[in-house]
Amino acid sequence: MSNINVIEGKLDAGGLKIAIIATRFNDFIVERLVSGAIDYLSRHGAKESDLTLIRCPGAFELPMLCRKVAKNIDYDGIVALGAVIRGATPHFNYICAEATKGIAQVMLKTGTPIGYGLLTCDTIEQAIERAGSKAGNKGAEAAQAMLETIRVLEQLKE
Ligand code: INI
Repeated sequence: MSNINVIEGKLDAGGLKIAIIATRFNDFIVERLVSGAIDYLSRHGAKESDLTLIRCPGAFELPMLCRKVAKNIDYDGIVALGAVIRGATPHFNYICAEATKGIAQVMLKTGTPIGYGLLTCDTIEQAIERAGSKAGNKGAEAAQAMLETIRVLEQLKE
């Protein structure tokens, strides 16, 4: 193990321009994810002036806005944040599936790393737990995953 080559990303956000795209739907949860992402990036060297917050109506619109930002060479990465909470109808399943698939497609097609911070919860309690309480802050985790991916990609030649 000790002689193998290892490529891994440093968690250093210095000099990176990052867009945080956050839904207005369930904003009482999503604002906690936004705070978690900004806090994480700031504590890892990002300048506030290099962070841009873009408001998005709901999870269904996340892929479209991610796509637009990913095609803009000014941004090194995106943190996509939202919360879908199950209701009485199958609506939840359609929104979660399309948002998740869409974000993955944008990331693969454009090559821009996107941190996936979309909560898909059965209850409001589950969402609260993941937005800065019992189960951590998924906004911060999404920012970390995006940052690591950016830094690994930098080391992998085309
Ligand atoms: N959007 C969310 O981000 N979370 C939800 O829980 C949600 N629910 O439950 O309906 C939701 N719906 C709105 C959707 O994302 C679109 O914005 C809307 O359908 C307009 O296109």
